[in-house]
Amino acid sequence: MNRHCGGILWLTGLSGAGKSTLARELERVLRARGWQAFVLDGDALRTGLNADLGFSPQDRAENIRRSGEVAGLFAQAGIIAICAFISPYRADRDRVRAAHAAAFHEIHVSAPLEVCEARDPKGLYRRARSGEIAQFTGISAPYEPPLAPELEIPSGRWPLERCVVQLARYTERRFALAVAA
Ligand code: ADX
Repeated sequence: MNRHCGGILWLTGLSGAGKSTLARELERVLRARGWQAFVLDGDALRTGLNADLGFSPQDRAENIRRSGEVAGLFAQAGIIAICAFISPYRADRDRVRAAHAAAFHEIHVSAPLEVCEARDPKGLYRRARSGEIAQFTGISAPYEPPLAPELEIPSGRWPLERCVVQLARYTERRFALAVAA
């Protein structure tokens, strides 16, 4: 029906790397082409489905497990789930990959910590440095970059527009289906 298959685009990266913005822009571009796409965002899911979870390694693992399961359902429904989660632990991301092997595409939205901290769009790095926020990724909690992502988007070096074009091209190549007229 959609002329494309469903799947999971899993955007991982530091807070402030641009995951959510990139996810929303990609959603807009795909929808403009008549594709079915939906953004699942850490900040949004943490207000509802994952409202009981914090930022300990255990809670982050559960956050990623539940969100991965939801993304898997979207993929089964033929929709492209664009997921924006820091998802700092390799093991957590690998579990989502293992559970949804055929659908899962890991996209590293990579920007150096210095760039993310200088941007600090929500003022969280400043609060993490002052000790107001504990276990903050990049400051007082680890970020384990992917070792072999399907795609790396250097959002610290490229303007947003170039990042969107690159990701949209990748999505088109990997998800489009040839449909007989
Ligand atoms: S994840 O690590 O479990 O994947 P997720 O992507 O859902 O994180 O949520 C990250 C968002 O939570 C950040 O964009 C930020 O707004 C907020 N946040 C609050 N506390 C923290 C923290 N200690 N570490 C990282 N992000 C935090």
